[in-house]
Amino acid sequence: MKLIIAIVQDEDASRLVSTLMNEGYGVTRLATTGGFLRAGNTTLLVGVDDEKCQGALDVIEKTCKCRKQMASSPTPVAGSMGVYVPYPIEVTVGGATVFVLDVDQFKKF
Ligand code: 2BA
Repeated sequence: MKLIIAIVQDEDASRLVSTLMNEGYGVTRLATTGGFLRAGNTTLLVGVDDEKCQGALDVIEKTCKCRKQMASSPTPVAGSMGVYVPYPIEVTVGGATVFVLDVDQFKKF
């Protein structure tokens, strides 16, 4: 068995959860926050039998889109007055950041 941990954008989360559920996968949805943008994103936990893992990954890949977002630079530059000001940078977020872990035990009590 595998545990898929998928960090996705909020905009894709509802459609992804619905599609996974419709295809018979069990899903837990967590509200999370990205460390870099400090903006909300969604983390899904999907426990799957080994032979269904690739199917779930295919759904995630198909559903989640890359988007560009503006962010403040984490390292501000010195302005003309010697004051440090953050400057805007464009980052490409997603489609999905996915970890696949081997599950040692799976129990429901
Ligand atoms: P955030 O940490 O908010 O990052 C959002 C996007 O900002 C990233 O998109 C990436 O394009 C950019 N970014 C992140 N760190 C950066 C840096 N030091 N310098 C420049 N740009 C940077 P994604 O790579 O698609 O990541 C989307 C979200 O997935 C991340 O949100 C974070 O919540 C999660 N994530 C990404 N890599 C991870 C990892 N290795 N471990 C745990 N979570 C991760």
